[in-house]
Amino acid sequence: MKTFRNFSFLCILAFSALLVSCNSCQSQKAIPEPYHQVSPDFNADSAYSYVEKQVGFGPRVPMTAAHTACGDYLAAKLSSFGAEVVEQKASITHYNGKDIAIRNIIGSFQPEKESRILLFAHWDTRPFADREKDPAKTNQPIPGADDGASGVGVLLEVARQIQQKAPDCGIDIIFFDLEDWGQAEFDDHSVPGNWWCMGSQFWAKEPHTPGYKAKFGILLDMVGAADATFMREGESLRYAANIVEKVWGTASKMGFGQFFPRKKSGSITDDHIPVNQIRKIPSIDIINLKNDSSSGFAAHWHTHGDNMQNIGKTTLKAVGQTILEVIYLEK
Ligand code: AHN
Ligand code: ZN
Repeated sequence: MKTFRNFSFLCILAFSALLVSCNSCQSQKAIPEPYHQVSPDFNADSAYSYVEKQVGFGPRVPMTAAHTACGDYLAAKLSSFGAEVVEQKASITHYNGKDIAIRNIIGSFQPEKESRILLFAHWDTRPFADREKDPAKTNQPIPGADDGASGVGVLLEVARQIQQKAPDCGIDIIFFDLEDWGQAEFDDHSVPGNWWCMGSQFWAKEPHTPGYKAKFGILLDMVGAADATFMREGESLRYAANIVEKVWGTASKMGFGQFFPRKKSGSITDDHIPVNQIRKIPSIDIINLKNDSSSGFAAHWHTHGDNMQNIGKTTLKAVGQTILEVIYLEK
């Protein structure tokens, strides 16, 4: 009897709670419409596994066995997702006078389409850890989980989604080589020249298809950190303010505003620069920027701390879903 009375009391309580909540529904007229997503669901576990896989090869420093093995994996992965894959191989003379063999890996979806979007990230990793404090550690290459692998991992998952359901636009995904061999901070004499972004500089001058065009380009660089903040970067705003607006607007509508603050930052030398300046494709850089660090980047930047412990699935999801939504909305 006692349990029965308790039960009816609970029922009355639940019913009145329902009434109260219904009342408040009626009085609160402006309930924000939930955002209606048009893109397929980006799988962050899948993206994470692609980041982990790359890191597992070891540092992807050009002219090493790990670099070759990872490059083979990336090309095979893109083609398994239905992309037409082209590799650009070249030899580039670097600031140290040495020739470095580079390998840009390009995957094209619906190559016959005129209307195209370019997505890119660098896949090489820095041959030294010049932001380490201990001088004994600075000469060792970094794992590059965030700096390199994160952008590539997100784009591989984008490729997997595209295979399952094609967007209206053609998509080109480029994994650029030799982005991260800019002169070390411990180098005493600086050699004049543009030593960052050598793979993208090469492609911008000699694209895989002569006269290659795209409506716009999006670069993903260091998009994996759990606490990432993608500030609106200076050169992206200079060359492609409308694309910045499109991407940041989409992110905030989808509930990813914490990763995409409206804050502006200074200019970053990155792979979007040659794409904007030489290829003239309006392109933006989604890059984790910090205004409370001496470098302007995350604390693990160019250190051995750039490992899987810094990769957060929530960030990969925010970036990947935003990119997917932007491309599926485009005609
Ligand atoms: C400079 O440090 C001049 N640019 C940063 C580009 C970069 C390096 N992105 C990742 N690693
Ligand atoms: Zn770097």
